[in-house]
Amino acid sequence: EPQDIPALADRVEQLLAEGLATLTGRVMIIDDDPELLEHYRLVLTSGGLEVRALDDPSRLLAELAEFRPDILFMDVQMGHYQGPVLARMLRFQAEWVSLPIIFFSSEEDRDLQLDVLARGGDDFVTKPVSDEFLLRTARIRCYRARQLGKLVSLDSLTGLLKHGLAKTELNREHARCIRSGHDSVVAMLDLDHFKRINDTYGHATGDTVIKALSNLLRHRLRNTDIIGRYGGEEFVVVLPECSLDKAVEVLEALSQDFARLVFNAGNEEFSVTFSAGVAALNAFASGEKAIEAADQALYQRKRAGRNGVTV
Ligand code: GH3
Ligand code: MG
Ligand code: MG
Ligand code: MG
Repeated sequence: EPQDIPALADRVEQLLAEGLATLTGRVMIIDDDPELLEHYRLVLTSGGLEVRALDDPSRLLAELAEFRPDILFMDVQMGHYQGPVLARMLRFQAEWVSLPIIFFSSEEDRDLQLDVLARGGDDFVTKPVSDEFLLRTARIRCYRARQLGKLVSLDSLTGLLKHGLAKTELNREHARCIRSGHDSVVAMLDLDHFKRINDTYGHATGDTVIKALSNLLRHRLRNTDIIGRYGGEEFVVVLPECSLDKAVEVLEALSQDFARLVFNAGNEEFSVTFSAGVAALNAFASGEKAIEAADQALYQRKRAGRNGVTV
């Protein structure tokens, strides 16, 4: 439906306000002034953000790796350490290339500000910074960082989780299994004779098939299930709090429904099947072990004639 721009803008404002209100961002602050640091920490914590405050620049990399913030506030001058030099160093680390870095600077010095930007800083707030300004800047920056993070973690063809995030979510579910003692299931799915589909009908038609299976998985599995595109025509599914029997039942039903879909390429019609292997994920089987076991089961299913599910 066509919408006028003011209505659309209102909707965006509303979404933004909702997003900011429910935001749980992670902020790291590094400053060599302990009193100031504690003040920033209180302001941001009382605003509902998770904060890691650091006064020792030599610990920056270790703390980043452990805390994994959405954004970083950094002082310009910290004893022997120059903030802009640290920013430059972070930009050479693949993991921190896109971490938003916002500098505190007391100076009105334009040259310094340019230097900060040139070395990989994203922005700065001028000291003294009001509590309100600090909190709002932090919230908005965290929100943007998370939006972007979501975009880069989703596969563009299917909208499913990419390999890396799927694994992260799998490991999180494993941690939940340990904590609460429940069993979950990991499944690996792989399209059957997919090379043949590409060779016969072309790559674009192949893509349509990949999207169709993705949509089927998304619509038929629960909201809490984790669905990732593990590789080209391979998918990983995590079913939290689920027995192997139940998982087989669910996936069997999905495989039968998928096999019934009719695809068109020019004047021709064709169908595709997938094979799946499932394995238990629980306190005894780590994410990695469960993936390996599901892969083994998938391999068995391929050898046993494809189109279906094997434990
Ligand atoms: P099997 O039943 O044993 O799995 O046979 P297969 O032909 O599906 O297995 P194989 O893994 O050898 O081939 C997978 C093919 O999937 C090869 C590759 O060209 C194709 N493929 C991978 N990613 C994509 C994609 O994004 N789009 C399309 N159209 N094809 C893809
Ligand atoms: Mg300082
Ligand atoms: Mg494959
Ligand atoms: Mg295949």
